[in-house]
Amino acid sequence: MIAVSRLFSDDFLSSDGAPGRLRRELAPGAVHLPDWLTLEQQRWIVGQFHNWVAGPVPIRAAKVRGHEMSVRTVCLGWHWQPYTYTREATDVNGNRVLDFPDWMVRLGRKALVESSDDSSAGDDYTPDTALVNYYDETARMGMHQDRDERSRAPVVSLSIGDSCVFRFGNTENRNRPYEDVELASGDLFVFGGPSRLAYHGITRVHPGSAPDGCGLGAGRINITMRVTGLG
Ligand SMILES: O=C(O)CCC(=O)C(=O)O
Repeated sequence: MIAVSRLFSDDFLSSDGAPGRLRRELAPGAVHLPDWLTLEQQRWIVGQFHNWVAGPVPIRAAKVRGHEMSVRTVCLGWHWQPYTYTREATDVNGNRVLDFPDWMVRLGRKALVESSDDSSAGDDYTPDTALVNYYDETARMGMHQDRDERSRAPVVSLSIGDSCVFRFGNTENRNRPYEDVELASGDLFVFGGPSRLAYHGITRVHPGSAPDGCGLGAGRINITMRVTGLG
């Protein structure tokens, strides 16, 4: 049961007055835009995901200090492994990863414009890597910073499938202050500027919460686009 005060709070009313989720800036440069992708767009991206996992470098759980992550990842443009980017997946099968798609560059630019309301915000933004994560219902991601990129251009994050709890923290350490945000299928989250090095992680996935029509039967896909700053 939702408390009436919550039901009528500003951040719970969508523009048509129905209960919903609103765009919100959590910290300078960190913006959550719920329902940014349509179901049709989500389904199409899930179709691409199936191609990526069958690509030259299969999806895999990266090892951090010898331990496999519970999340599985396939990369585009540049391959990430702790704590470096290479063109070839030297920790998987040595193959070169798939090229970074042009449509994703355009989507990343659109994300910056729409998360900032600055029509030129995307002009200089050319993401060249995407980490595409798959979470089953037990997967988590510990608090970390995205700091293996030489560039401090914003990170653009898209979620599809089951919703999750995204913990967004401060730039100093993994501890409080942090805020837990529900990321649902179709949501966009951008963090750049003073929030670019904020610690963040996924504390849980809600199994069975994916909307009908998003294209993913189970689990959650997250795509983070980044600029590596590598030549
Ligand atoms: O799954 C998410 O929303 C966050 C992913 C993430 O933090 C990462 O790939 O570094």
